[in-house]
Formats: sequence, structure tokens, C-alpha cells
Amino acid sequence: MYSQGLIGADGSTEETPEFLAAFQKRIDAEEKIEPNDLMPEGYRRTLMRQIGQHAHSEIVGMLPEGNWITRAPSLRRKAALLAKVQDEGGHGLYLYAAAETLGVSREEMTEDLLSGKAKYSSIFNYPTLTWADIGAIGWLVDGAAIMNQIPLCRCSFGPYARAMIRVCKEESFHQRQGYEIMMTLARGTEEQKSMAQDALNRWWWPSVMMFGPHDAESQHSDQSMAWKIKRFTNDELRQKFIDATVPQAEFIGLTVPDPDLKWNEEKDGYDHGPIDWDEFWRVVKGHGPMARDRIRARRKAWDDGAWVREAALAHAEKRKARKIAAE
Ligand code: FAQ
Repeated sequence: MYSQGLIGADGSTEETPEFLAAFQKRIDAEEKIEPNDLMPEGYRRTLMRQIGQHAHSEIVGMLPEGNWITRAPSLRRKAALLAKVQDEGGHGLYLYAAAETLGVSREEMTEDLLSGKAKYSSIFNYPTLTWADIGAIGWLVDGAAIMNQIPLCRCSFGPYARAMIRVCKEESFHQRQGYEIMMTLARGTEEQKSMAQDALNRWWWPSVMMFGPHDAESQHSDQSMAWKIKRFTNDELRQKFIDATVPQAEFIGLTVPDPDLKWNEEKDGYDHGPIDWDEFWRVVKGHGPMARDRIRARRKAWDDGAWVREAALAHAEKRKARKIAAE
């Protein structure tokens, strides 16, 4: 007996209830699923979507900060920023490799990014206007990324979970270098302090939005939680981020731009003001301030690199032919 549409979110599939139940049993027993294991098509597609979009976010995320490497205020800052941006490129590569184990090629994923079919994180559609934005990105954007990615180290899919362990260690360094930039500016001249406050004002809400839509609007969360791809909902992670970050802002004397922010004794967390979901969806749908620039830059990099990919393929073919001839 076959059932259809049981998988939900990422596509209908035809799999026996026995197969699906046996798979769920493995998930519930906290077994890791590996690339060669049998898995429901919906599970595979959900992971290809999420890991692919995560990889794109890392690569596109190099652009706003890369923009400041040549303008870093000292050699120490330049070296740290260079290393950070390079790390993000490395994260993209682990993630593309993890997605490839599910049967999608890097070329296909890139085509989907360039055609607008695949998303990347909304946060990277905002511009970096001053040096303080580099501090705000490290502190808030990497801070939000860590909050989201620590639970992904326990994701049920082995290659994704393992990639996340190293990624989180590196993100932790990124978060500290960002916070240290903000702290230095906040303790500097009046002008430097107001630059830091201005960056916090512009990056706070987009960072809060990074966690995705409200749980009630999140189409994939229920199934991804059941499959233990996600361990916390979007709103749960957003709350953790706000609770961890507000005291950090207070410590360096900056004000979080949310007049409704208030400690709630009962829930042991902050209440926050309304999130501008219209802005979030506008940006997600490709109308963010920097969306066209980001895709244009990725397309140029892909086109400029075509000769390298062609040369590498030709070299591999030649080596293969030589090996066969020698056998
Ligand atoms: N931006 O049903 P849900 C970083 C889409 S890495 C754009 O809740 P899900 C490191 C979502 O894809 C940052 N789109 O979806 C760094 C879906 O559309 P789809 C990236 C968003 O997957 C730092 C629709 O809305 N991190 O920052 C966003 O269950 C500094 C419905 O949403 C990851 O990718 C958004 N913010 O939950 C690099 C982590 N939110 O796909 C450089 C892994 C939602 O059906 C510099 N990903 N959407 O067309 C995840 O944890 C999840 O995918 C969520 C979304 C939580 C992002």
C-alpha cells in the first residue's frame, strides 16, 4: 500500500507507511542518517534546499564585509577581517560538499541561486555603510548565525551536523572580533560611539529577522522538527538571541533600537516590539537594497571562473585517458 503527500513541505512522495515509520524510528532513536542510507524523498529535498541556501548565504555573505577589507582602519583589523571573510568562503565549501552528498551538483545549486530559485539569507541584502557595520555584522549576524547553528550540530543528517561543528567554532571567533570592534568604538570619541550606535540601529531588526518567519508562518518548521533537522523553532531561536544580545549592548553602553523591549520576569526573557514582516518578505523576495548587486557579483564570479572549471575538467579527462592508456 502506498500513501502520497505524507512528506509535506518539500514535495509529495510515494513511500510505504512502513518505510516512513522505520525511518522515523531511526530519527527518534537519534541515529545519524548518512548519504547512502535510504531516506524519504522529502527529507532529502528539505536538506538539499536548506543546506544549499545555507551555502549560498555564506558565499554571498562574503560580499558586504569583503567591501571593507581595503579600508580596515589598521593592519590588525585588516588581517582579522581577511581571515573572517576567508572562513565564510570555507563554510560555503563544506556546505556545498555536504549538499552534494544528497545528489545535487554545485553547478545546479549555483544556477538556482543565480536564477533566483534558491534563496540566501535576507541579512546580506543590506549595505555596509561604515566601518562600524563590520563590528555590527560580526557581533549580531555571526551571533545570530551561531544561535541557529549550534543546534544544527545535532541535526539528524550526518554530513551537515559534522560540518556545523567546525563552522560554529569559527563563527565564535567572528562574533568576538565583531563585538570587540563595537566595544572599541563605543569607548572611543563621541563620533565613534555614535557610529557604533548607528550601526546597531540599522542591523538590529534585520538580524532579528534572520531567524525566519514567525512559527505560525513557517511552512517547513513542523516537518523539519519531526525529522530533527531543526531542533528549535524560528521564534525560540529568535528569543534566545534577543535574551543573549541585549545585555551585551547594555554592557558597552549602546541602546537596542526597540522602545518596547522589556524584561518579562514570568517568561524569564525579553518582550520585544513588532517585527516588520512586510520588510522581511520584501527582502526575501529579492527586493532588498543590495539584492541586485549581490546577484550581479555572484554571476560575475561564476562567469569569470568558467575557464578555471573548464581547464580543471579538461585536465581530469586527460589524466583519466592517460591512466586508461597505461593499463
Ligand atoms: N532569509 O519555513 P521557514 C551566516 C525562507 S549563515 C531568506 O521557516 P526553514 C554566516 C525559507 O527559506 C546565515 N529566506 O524555512 C555568516 C523558506 O523559503 P523556501 C544563513 C528566509 O528553512 C555570517 C521560507 O522563508 N543561515 O549568517 C529566511 O524551516 C556573517 C519559509 O521559512 C542558514 O541558512 C531568511 N532569513 O527555516 C556569513 C542556517 N528565513 O526555502 C557571512 C540554516 C526563512 O521554501 C557573514 N537554515 N526564509 O523557498 C535554517 O536554519 C533555516 O533554513 C531557516 C529558515 C531558519 C533560515
